Amino acid sequence: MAIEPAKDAAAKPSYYITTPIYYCNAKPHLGTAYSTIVCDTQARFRRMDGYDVKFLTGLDEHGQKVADSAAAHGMTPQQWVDSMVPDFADLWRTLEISNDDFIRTTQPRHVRSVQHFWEVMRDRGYIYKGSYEGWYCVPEETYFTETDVRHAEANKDRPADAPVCPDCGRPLERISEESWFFKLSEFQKPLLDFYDAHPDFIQPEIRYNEVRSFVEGGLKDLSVTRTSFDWGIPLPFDQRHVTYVWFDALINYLTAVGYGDPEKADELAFRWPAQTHVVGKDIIRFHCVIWPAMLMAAGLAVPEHVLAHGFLLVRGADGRGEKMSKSRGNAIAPQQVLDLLGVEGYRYYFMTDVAHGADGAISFERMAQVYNADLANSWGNLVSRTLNMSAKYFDGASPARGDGYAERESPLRDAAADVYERYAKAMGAFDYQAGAREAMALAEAANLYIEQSAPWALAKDPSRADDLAFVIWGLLETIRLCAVLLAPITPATSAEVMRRLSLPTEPTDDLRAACAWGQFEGGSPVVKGDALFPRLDADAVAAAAQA
Ligand code: ME8
Repeated sequence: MAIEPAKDAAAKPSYYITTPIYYCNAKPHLGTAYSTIVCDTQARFRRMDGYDVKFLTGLDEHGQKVADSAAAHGMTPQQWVDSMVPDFADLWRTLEISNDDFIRTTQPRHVRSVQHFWEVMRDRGYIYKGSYEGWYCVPEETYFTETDVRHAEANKDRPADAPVCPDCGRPLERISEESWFFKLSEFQKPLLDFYDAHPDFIQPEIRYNEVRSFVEGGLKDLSVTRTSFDWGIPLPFDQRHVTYVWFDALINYLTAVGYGDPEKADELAFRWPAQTHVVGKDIIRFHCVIWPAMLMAAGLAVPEHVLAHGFLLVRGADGRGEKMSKSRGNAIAPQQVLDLLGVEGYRYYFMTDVAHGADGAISFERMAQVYNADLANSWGNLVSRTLNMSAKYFDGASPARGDGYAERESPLRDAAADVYERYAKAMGAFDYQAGAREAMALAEAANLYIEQSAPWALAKDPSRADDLAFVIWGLLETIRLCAVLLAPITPATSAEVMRRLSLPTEPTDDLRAACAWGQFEGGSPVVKGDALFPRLDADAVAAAAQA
């Protein structure tokens, strides 16, 4: 294959993408892994498509909830958060997460950045000291006003006038204390103007409408410091107060690109604003209302997109989706899915079967169905049949590309026409279902082509030697293309397929060029190897469900 000259790194545009930073009070689960793989797939796609990517993930380590978890485990908050890091780091390594940075909000760079932000807020006049009275949900780390709260008629264990969290239904705590406030109320008009000017800021559209009508309803100033506990970042000018955990957490996106560090001004200028914050639908108000207002107050640009995905739900006995929860006994651990599908199957299932932006009902049966249909029968089978035939008919090698092969008519060439345009549009819009479908359509076309061109018959007829070479070459070229297209979703499999074709295993950084038909030069060894995706049977599914 022709080796493309390396692009000038300095000329690549920046693509900065982030996951939410996860709370350290529980181990990572299918939901947090889902957000992280969504980002990873996009980061890998963008690197291949010629962007200079920064992919950030990390941990949200402050706040009362974390302090409470630490106390419950007899540890200091710092010991507790330190003890949680390996759970996240190990799972991300297992799931092939290619993050470029891992931020922890207890790191000195973040403390400096948040304190700098406070000084900017004070200097620009967007904060004031007052007194806060209201309700606080500890598990959600969120304040509620009297009008927000629901009272607990339905909860038999509590008096009917005891308020519960409107989001999670758990009991609220009454809070009254001195607090610093952020003048969020001043940002109603600037935010609405911003949404009007950037209709694609919040995706999908249903979330855009939700956020817009929330802001139209009016905004109140936000209490952004606490004095009732000290596990947080102190205000540089009022040390009795620590930063409200959400105010602290959102700033992580700035910290990681050098905010507050005069030596990193160039990095900040190159990376900010971020292109995409990926979040679950539970935290869009923080990312689409409070965060843009904070940035406007600080005189900084607002990120280009917030992508809100849905929730993973478990298919209940009635076939409908229900929220996964430990108390219902229907929670699925990442390890159970890994045991059934392997890492690549895990990534493929979640990225292609959960519709972009919508809630997705998951089940072990469905996992096995998708795995068997796409990965085992279509893609894996194509690779093993083709490599076997190539090795058999061409003495352990691939046929060399003959004169005119790249231009010659073939159904595979037709199937691959304009694939870059369709694929890049889908992937860039986070529609990984459609992106993967491009690869699967090619694999299916190739499986059909095998039946129609019957290489085994051509191999028996010496006068058709060139036709045989052309057919096998075309199949290998299609496999190369599928491996390129699937690389963001199943990176290790794509690298393995490239290795079996004697091609470079590093992903391309010129996707458009790599998607052009006819590049496979061949004439090199092929490695037959084991089945990439051995079929799953019903016993394996039953075992995973019981684990
Ligand atoms: O909210 N399905 O952290 P968190 C899909 N620290 N995604 C899910 C999910 C599910 N069932 N459950 C959780 C926080 N998620 C804050 C964020 S950012 C500045 C601070 C994912 O540990 C989803 O992305 O509670 C959700 O937004 C995130 O985990 C919440 O993670």
